[in-house]
Amino acid sequence: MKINSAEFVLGAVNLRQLPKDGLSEVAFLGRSNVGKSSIINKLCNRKSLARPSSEPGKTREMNYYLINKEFYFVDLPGYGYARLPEQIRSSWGKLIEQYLKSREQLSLVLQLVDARHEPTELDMMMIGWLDYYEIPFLVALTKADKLPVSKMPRFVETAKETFTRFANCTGVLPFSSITGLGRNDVVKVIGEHLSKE
Ligand SMILES: Nc1nc2c(ncn2[C@@H]2O[C@H](COP(=O)(O)OP(=O)(O)O)[C@@H](O)[C@H]2O)c(=O)[nH]1
Ligand SMILES: [Mg+2]
Repeated sequence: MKINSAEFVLGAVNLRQLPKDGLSEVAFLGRSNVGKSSIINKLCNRKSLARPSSEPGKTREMNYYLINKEFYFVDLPGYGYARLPEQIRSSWGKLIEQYLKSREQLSLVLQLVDARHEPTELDMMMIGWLDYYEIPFLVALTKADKLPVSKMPRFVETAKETFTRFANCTGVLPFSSITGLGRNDVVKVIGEHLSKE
């Protein structure tokens, strides 16, 4: 698959506002600041399609991007921003869980985890949901350019051990929005996934 076109379509704050055209969706999930907007831009070869939020944790919207006029990338609101009031954190949780549980056109989730760190408790909770709702997910280890090259193989191996235990994990790939590492592999997995439907 090649990504030839990408356009912002809408930002939704509840499930009623989501597109009703039935097109397949690939959703990006991860804590705030993990690199969701950057990976979307890199995959689409665009500099500022997905705008980084001005304040971390402020984006409460599910942003929809139409790709190749055929399917959507969905930039889900980031989690784990500690300074948010409890009420907002719990409404965030409900929105995401409802989306994961009920969205039939959701084809694949890209779960983003910082390549340099152990997954957080919230990362593991998300992965638990994905597995429970039987949603296939690919783990992208972001900011891999910040890992010393000599450490990369071991970090990737450890991450594979952690994530491939889950039946619905389709793979683990290192990714860098700066060097483009993993970009073509991720596009390939997405393409293979969509063509299976
Ligand atoms: N070195 C490096 N920095 C990155 C990478 N991806 C994102 N960043 C930086 O991390 C910060 C958060 O990225 P952003 O895409 O806005 O994260 P989001 O909150 O998950 O959408 C920004 O300062 C990015 O420039 C990467 O692959 N390598
Ligand atoms: Mg973002």
